[in-house]
Amino acid sequence: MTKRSHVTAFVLALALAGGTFSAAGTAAQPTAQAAQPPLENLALHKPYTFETPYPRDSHFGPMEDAHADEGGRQLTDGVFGGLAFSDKAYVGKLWQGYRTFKLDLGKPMTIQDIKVSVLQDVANGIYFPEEIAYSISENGKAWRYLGEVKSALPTTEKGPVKQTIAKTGVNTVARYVAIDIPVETWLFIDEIEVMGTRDRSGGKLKPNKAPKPPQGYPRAGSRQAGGIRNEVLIYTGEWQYQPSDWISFTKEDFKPYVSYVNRDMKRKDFMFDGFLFLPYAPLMDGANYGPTAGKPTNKAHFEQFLDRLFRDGYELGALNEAVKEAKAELRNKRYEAKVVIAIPYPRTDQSDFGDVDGDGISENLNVKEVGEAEALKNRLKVTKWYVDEVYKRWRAKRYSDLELVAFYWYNEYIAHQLSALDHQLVKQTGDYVRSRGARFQWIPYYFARGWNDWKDYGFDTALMQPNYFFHANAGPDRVSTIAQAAYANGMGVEIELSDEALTNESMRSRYYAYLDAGKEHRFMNRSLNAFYQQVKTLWKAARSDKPAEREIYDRTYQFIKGRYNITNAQELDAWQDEVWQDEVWQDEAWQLEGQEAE
Ligand SMILES: [Ca+2]
Ligand SMILES: [Ca+2]
Repeated sequence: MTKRSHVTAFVLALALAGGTFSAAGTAAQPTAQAAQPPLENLALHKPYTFETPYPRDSHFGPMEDAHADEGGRQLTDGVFGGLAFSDKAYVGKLWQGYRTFKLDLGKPMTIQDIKVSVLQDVANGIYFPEEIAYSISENGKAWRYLGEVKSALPTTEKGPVKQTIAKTGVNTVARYVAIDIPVETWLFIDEIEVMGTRDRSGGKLKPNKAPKPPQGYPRAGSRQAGGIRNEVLIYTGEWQYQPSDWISFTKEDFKPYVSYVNRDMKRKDFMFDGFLFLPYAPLMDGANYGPTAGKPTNKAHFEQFLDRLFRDGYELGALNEAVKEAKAELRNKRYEAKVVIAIPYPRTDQSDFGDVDGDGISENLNVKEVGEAEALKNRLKVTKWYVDEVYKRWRAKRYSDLELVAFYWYNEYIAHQLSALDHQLVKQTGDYVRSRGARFQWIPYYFARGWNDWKDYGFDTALMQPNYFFHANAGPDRVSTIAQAAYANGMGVEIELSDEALTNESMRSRYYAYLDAGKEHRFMNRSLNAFYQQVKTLWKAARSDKPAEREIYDRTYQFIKGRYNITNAQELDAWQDEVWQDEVWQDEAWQLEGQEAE
């Protein structure tokens, strides 16, 4: 981190002076350069591919066409863009995980430096990639992985500003170049250069890149998952309409979540075994628990959330009673209700959070006012105080039938545009949570910033939101894409629905597409699962006398029990052909999960 700060300060000075420059710390040594023949751009006018690892997304794909690669040659045409993102020299890529750039030089040559020129313009949602991964090959089959190079410019730099992120000093003979670039919101790129010489003076390529095995889902019921198999998101918060206590749960509200109930609301079985409590983001006073909307939250707002959670007749108190009743009525005494509590986001624009460490000085979390290091220190004070406060209140309540197993990071992306050290806060908060005996969970939205670094950032489990339910133009292959990305990166898949599923048939089908994918991609039985609902959608479905509405609840129950049956078979057949035809891959996946279980 210290190293990163140094580089950052140096490069920032250059950035403010204006113009383009090479990333500090990666530039070639002038002395070495002098001894070599002049380098030329070997990639100039060479054909390439620049594609997503998944099928094109029908929601984001057409949107990125506004900044398409005209003729498919713009990245090797030698033409660079200026600082305006509207400059036609830029190729824009939008979401969909990452892109792999593959180039064939035609024959083996000596590669020295591989340079990627990118733009950042935060106001327009255009970000530098956090890092770029470089590989080369002589025959296109055996690859040498050259490592990742991080963006040298601070992620908080508003821009518009350009930089070249380069892997330098390669000095190896190769014919093929592959570059993986994460795309978080917009990636704007105008040129990729491979500097070198048309000879074989460089070193011989030594392959070292083994295919990365899929990491598998976070195993259902595992210690890492806090023992949870299926958790439901439970929001609590202020509601300006009637009934004003709408966003809160009584014992009766919890009944169809703790237990599976029949149409007469009689308990038949247990249902969810995990309950994730989160604050409803907007507050009546204009503050917001999220990172940027509304006014920044303070200590009183954090306490307000806990005050709601620890009430007797609602939330935790109500859940404890609901579980107690269900256990008394149903025979299975082995059922345990496991609780996960959200940590609201300590905002980087809060100058006066309130005193949490008893020294009489209010904590200043404002990055712009106190700087990155001080803000990190103060924000960490806040998350530690909050975790302590949860335990203090939890112990005082002595819940007979609840177990506190995990904390949840409320912000759904790593906010490097707000603080370059946001991941450090997450990591150190996770360490603290574990030191107190709990696990640390996260549910980033669709390919949100930091999604594939969740493990490095100190989470025990992470699930990705497909957001298929909310992106009107997305096709059902969206859930399949997210399931594949999740599986490859050790994550689970969030299942999403809102009240629209009750009354709108096409939205209902969207919900069922998640359940279908869960069966097809096997996260139904194997993975820790989390269900997002619009406050009490499943409660409404359980109580409904309309068969189509009630069916939502019944199918959800089937899914939780691992007995959900696919309904729209044709659609799934199509996926199956595309995605799951590699039987060998599936066998390996089974073995991998067998190992995890040990
Ligand atoms: Ca170009
Ligand atoms: Ca203080």
